[in-house]
Amino acid sequence: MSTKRILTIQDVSCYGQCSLTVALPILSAMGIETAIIPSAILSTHTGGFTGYTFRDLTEDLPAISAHWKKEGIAFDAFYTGYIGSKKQLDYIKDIVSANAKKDSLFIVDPVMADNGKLYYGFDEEFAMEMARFVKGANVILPNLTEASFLLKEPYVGEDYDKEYIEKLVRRLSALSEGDVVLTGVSFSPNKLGVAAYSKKKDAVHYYFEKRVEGSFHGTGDVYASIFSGGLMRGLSLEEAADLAVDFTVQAIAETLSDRKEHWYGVKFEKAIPYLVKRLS
Ligand code: PXL
Repeated sequence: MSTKRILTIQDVSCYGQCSLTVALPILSAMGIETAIIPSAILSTHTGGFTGYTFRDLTEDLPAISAHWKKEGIAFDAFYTGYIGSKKQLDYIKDIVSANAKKDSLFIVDPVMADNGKLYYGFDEEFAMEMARFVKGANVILPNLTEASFLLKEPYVGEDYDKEYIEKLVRRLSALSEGDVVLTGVSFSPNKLGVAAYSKKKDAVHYYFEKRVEGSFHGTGDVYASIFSGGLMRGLSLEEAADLAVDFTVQAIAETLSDRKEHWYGVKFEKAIPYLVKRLS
């Protein structure tokens, strides 16, 4: 069987356990050949550090893609995360058409916000560009905050019910014309999980785990990486969504005893043996 090949485009936060430093080891551990394009290079992520460096790599993207095209390099899937500029969104669309195979998957984690707020460096105009960018994606993985920015509607916090979520995922699916995995969904105080909407089935699948109080940086990237690898290994939307919840919970559990020192990310490395066991 030929190895599946994915291209993931997101930043390198040199320190801080997120984006490419999470996606690359996870996808590799899942047996997926993983190529990368760094969208930007930062000394750390922007969630809690101050004074970080930021080198935008937007103008490197077209040349990388053109070289690959000349070499005949194409991908079975594309997975995008934190994107460094609006212009990059156009370039990435070009890469997805220039370096695709016939049925390549396009998975978009619209990384830009959490807990009701945009991350530093993003604005509503970027969110609107992202809403256009997701069109044609097979799966998008917004959290509830990103969903509200994509749809240009107020963030409701945890003040929602099942009916709201089921409308929300269908409206998000209308933007992308594909499936949706909405993360950070909760209908009871001690449970947290995801809602996976299959467009083909027009059905919402839920999966919850026991909630751990507080928020953990980088878990969105851990989640989307496992999910993308799962799909590439032939799991269904629902199976991949569930596996990604289970792994993320394991990674959080590995971090809990050292949370004060290790505030900037989760110890996903320690959960990799669990992942390999689950997959074998
Ligand atoms: O985990 C998302 C993420 C990725 N990359 C950078 C970030 C963040 C979230 O804050 O700052 C640079």
